[in-house]
Amino acid sequence: MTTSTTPQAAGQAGAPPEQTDLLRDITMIATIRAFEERLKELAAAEQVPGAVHLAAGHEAVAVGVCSVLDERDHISSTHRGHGHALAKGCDAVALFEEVLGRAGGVCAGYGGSMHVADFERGMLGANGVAGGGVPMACGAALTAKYLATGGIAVAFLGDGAVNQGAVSESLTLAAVWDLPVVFVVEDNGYAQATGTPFHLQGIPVRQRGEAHGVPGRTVDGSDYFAVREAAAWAIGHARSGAGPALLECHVARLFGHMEGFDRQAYRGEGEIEREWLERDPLAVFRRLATERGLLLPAQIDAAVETAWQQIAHASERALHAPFPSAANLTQHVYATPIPVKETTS
Ligand SMILES: Cc1ncc(C[n+]2csc(CCOP(=O)(O)OP(=O)(O)O)c2C)c(N)n1
Ligand SMILES: [Mg+2]
Repeated sequence: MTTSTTPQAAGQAGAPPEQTDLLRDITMIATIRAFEERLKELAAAEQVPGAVHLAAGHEAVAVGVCSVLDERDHISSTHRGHGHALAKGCDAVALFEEVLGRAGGVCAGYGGSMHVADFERGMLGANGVAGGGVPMACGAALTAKYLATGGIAVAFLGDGAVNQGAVSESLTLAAVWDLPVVFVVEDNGYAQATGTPFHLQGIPVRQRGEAHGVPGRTVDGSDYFAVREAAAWAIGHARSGAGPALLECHVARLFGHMEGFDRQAYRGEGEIEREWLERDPLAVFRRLATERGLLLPAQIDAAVETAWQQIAHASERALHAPFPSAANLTQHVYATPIPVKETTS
């Protein structure tokens, strides 16, 4: 798949989405879903080395936000980062290859699911450390401000990551330095098996931002239209020089915390089924776009079908791609790579 289908190319803060933008963005929402569904199958078949966290249910946040970004902008991501990477323009084949540990991956197969990064696309990386990407986004924002590039940075983070000390530090620094950074919190109600009523004490994340001097908005993160509008405000605010902003996006985590290990016994009776019915971003998009007369059902079906086909093709290509050579084992690890003998066994 090429990057021409990515949402960020034509995004403009404040502009209502054109039909071509909507088709591009629903294609990307479906692309992320298809990527995650395919990866779920591959993980179940034990074809994926390392841990895999899927972002089904979070897609409208990645796409709604990245559709307002442009090439000057950077994002940092979480351990649940495939959707952010795709929405920021990373190539689907190279992403599959990375997650499958192949040489053609975005990090040459050295990173895997939790470390996908692509600096050329402004994707600073997924991160195995909860909240670990947040100070990095502040660094990118400081650079953009210092060099006057006009760019901004977005830090995606989860509700659990909000409790990391580095996030409080980042909010403080962003506020006192007026950094062009937007904190996008994907509140899916859980940090692993721990619910937000306990770990956030039921206090809205937006109030955390406001307590640090960062203004915010709360939004239904299953609704692409609502996210895009709020993102246009937050990104416009940051880009204008007014300083940081925060979006508290409520989403559903439609799969378990992590592939293979989570039976989700901690979830309420009927909760998962209800979330699929009411909070699936693909279904919400379809309902709102057709109710508002923005797109025809057949147009949405065609976009979704295209996405599914492209992802099937991308995963096949990646599955047949070569693994890195053992001789290159220490490349990208040490400043001066140590030669390793290739073995034939
Ligand atoms: C600093 C740190 N502490 C603990 C963990 C273990 N851990 C992995 S994912 C996770 C929950 C993160 O929850 P949240 O930020 O809400 O993201 P979600 O998984 O819900 O997308 C935790 C605690 C970690 N990766 N990093
Ligand atoms: Mg969470």
